[in-house]
Amino acid sequence: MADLFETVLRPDDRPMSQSELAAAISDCDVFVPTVTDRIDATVIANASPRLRLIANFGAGTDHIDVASAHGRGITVSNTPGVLTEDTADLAMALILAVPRRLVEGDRRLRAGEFKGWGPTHMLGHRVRGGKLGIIGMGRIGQALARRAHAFGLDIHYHNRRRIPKGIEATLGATWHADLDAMLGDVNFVSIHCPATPDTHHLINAERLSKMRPDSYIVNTARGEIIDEAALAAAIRNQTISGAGLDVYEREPEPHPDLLDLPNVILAPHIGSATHESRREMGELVLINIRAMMDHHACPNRVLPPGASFQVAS
Ligand code: 8YV
Repeated sequence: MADLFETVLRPDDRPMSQSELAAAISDCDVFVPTVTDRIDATVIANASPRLRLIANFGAGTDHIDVASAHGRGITVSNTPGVLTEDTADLAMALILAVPRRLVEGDRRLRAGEFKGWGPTHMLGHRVRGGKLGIIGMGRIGQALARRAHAFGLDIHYHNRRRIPKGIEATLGATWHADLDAMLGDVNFVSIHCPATPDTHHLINAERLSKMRPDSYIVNTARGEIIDEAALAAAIRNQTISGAGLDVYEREPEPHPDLLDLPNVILAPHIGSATHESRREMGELVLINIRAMMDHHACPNRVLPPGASFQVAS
């Protein structure tokens, strides 16, 4: 691709400011953003008339105003599929690690607090036999369901649409049209829906109050789906038992109230952070650019909203 394009590299390992984004997008045919780039209507209004493709390096496109891009005839593409299994692995790892207090134990051992095995030392809770409620049963939700089923969890899910009965049966998954009823019934909740206006603070103080006191919540999707201050309060008050988070409302800063809770694991947005996923994400970006150059439809074109995730009532 380097022989076909003049490539301008983004600044290393730091988010671009809105003015840097506007400047970058004003002079290119293709722009490759990451999740930290807020491609809003103002940035898009600044786009070069030559800009034909915003080829997102990632699956989620909530940071891109896709409707504005389409309004200017700019295609948006993403990288679905290739990061599914790694993200589901991380969600499963958090489901196992939080109730077994794995990270807390590591911290305590390094601090010299492990004085030897004892019958009641660092007791956690059993995962097998629990009930998992998956919010958003797309590719990653289903990949998590396969793993969780093997770990002996009973699988429940809430999704705007019920998945085909054959897939439901293979996964052993039960659909809940009513999110609140599901939240009150399960002791693990894992979030796998996109961030949209409909899912903003989907998990808020009211919903947390309906959850079981022995329940844990895992989020490898998007931070803004959970009201983080309400989550920290619910854990502190023992309304729920703990959380495993990989994404935050105001990345890269988790809500300060989460930082001193031992029963919370805070991962630094590493759902797709394997050499393999990132290489395959890069390959998909290139496939979409190639298609655009050859005047073919981009295989991973993202449609503007209209079919946004809705919470069934
Ligand atoms: C990526 C993600 O690391 O694909 C996504 O939507 O959240 C992450 O797994 C990120 O998007 C990179 O831009």
